[in-house]
Amino acid sequence: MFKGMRIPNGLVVAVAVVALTLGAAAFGAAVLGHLPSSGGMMGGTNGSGMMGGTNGSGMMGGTNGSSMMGGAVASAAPQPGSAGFVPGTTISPRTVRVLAGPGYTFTPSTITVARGETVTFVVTSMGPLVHEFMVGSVDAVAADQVGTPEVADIGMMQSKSITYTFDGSGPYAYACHATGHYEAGMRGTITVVG
Ligand SMILES: [Cu+2]
Repeated sequence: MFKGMRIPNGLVVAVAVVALTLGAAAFGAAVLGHLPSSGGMMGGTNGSGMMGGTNGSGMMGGTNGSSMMGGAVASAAPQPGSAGFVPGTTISPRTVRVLAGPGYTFTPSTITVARGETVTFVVTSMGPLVHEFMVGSVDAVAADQVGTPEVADIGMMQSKSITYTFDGSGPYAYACHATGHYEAGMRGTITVVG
């Protein structure tokens, strides 16, 4: 669902209204005894319903869903280096969502920024592990250097944000330095363009 949060609110509301409307119809069908026992409107885990859950392919499909609100929509915003890209500023930072976990991974594992822009990273922990997100120069991040910007103690399904301006010489990276996580590969690279 987090991938879909860059869609204008209006569309989300519109989809919700449609879902509610169809939901009411489904309820009516259920009352009349015609609702199928599986693949229904609210299909859960592995379901193919409109609100398909963890592995669903529904309209509002979740973590692994191939849904209408999935990555294709979120990635429609022009990225750095592309025509129409709008770089973040200190007054209006660009939001980049990062998933920490499950396991010792960041998604995405590479992020492209425009030289000089200000980015707010919204980091969400997707599993039971508690993560950190440190961002800065490659050397400082690799060394877990004191004073390098970071947010810590990001618990399960919790989101924390950190804002960083890429106005230095770089190169840049991000990492989790919870015990053992960096060593397990929990890091990502930032490519600066422009
Ligand atoms: Cu971690």
